[in-house]
Amino acid sequence: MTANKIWLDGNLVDENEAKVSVFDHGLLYGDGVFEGIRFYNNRVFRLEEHIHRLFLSARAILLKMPWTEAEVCEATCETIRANKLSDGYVRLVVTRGVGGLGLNPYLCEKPSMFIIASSIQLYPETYYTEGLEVVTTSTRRPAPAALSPQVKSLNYLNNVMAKVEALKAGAMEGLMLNEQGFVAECTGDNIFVVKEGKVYTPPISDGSLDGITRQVLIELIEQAGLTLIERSLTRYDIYTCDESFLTGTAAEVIPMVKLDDRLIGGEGLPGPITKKLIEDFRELTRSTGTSY
Ligand code: PXG
Repeated sequence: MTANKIWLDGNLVDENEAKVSVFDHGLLYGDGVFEGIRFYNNRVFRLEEHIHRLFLSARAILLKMPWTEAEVCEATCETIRANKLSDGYVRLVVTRGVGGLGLNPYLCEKPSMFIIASSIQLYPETYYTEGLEVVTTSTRRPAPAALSPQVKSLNYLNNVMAKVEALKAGAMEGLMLNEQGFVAECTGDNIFVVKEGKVYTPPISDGSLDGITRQVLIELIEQAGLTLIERSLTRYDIYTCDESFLTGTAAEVIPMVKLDDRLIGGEGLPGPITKKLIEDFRELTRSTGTSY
């Protein structure tokens, strides 16, 4: 990872000068929100949607953003420009700011924001052509009565622990269920399955993040004339499907070919609909987005 110029509270500073306080509640309590955004071919993909989601996450945790959505969009573009990058990844982090020891967020002075633009470590290309192995984790998605799974908060330990479970089992990703045992999503990706030509994905209310890549795929599926059905899924639906793929800003669209030792589609190979949607997604990311 190389990151030269970091946007920090309104200034572009060198990486080694971009520091936050040990009294920042983002660090002390995970009190803050974040976004991960991609840019391709000198354009930021779905910039406004990501910034809007950042503001919704902030609103949900009573964090008053001292910038407008337009200002944050511009700061994002400015950071990419300053690093002279044409393809890569932007991480925006908003913290509650510096406060005392103690949970009370009202004692924090003001929120802090930093923006990192960098090249991203992609999964090796073979994962896109051959697919990923996934295992179901025992770590569940938090129930909606806990912090809503829609908030992209700085508290990702649940997902980190699920990822650890997957890695320890020799898989790259972990499937997370909700408290009722229905499929929610993977640790940083939404999930889709294809069965008898129809495409299925769990509704957001089953505990997944309302992924922006998920929404893009729903659009691509409809444009391809395929039927998209949002309904609750169990692991049985995945074990017995014809094809499956994961979507996320970091992973993009990636085939899932094995779940808990069951070969997807019986053969464990990326299927034709998945391959077409990967192509359509790549075409869209290359040709659309906000120029900076
Ligand atoms: N589920 C969860 C829990 C996520 O955190 C997604 C699904 C996919 O959403 P998008 O909007 O990206 O399609 C996410 C996204 C990272 C990283 O560095 C994580 C995400 C996005 C980008 C980078 O691990 N999470």
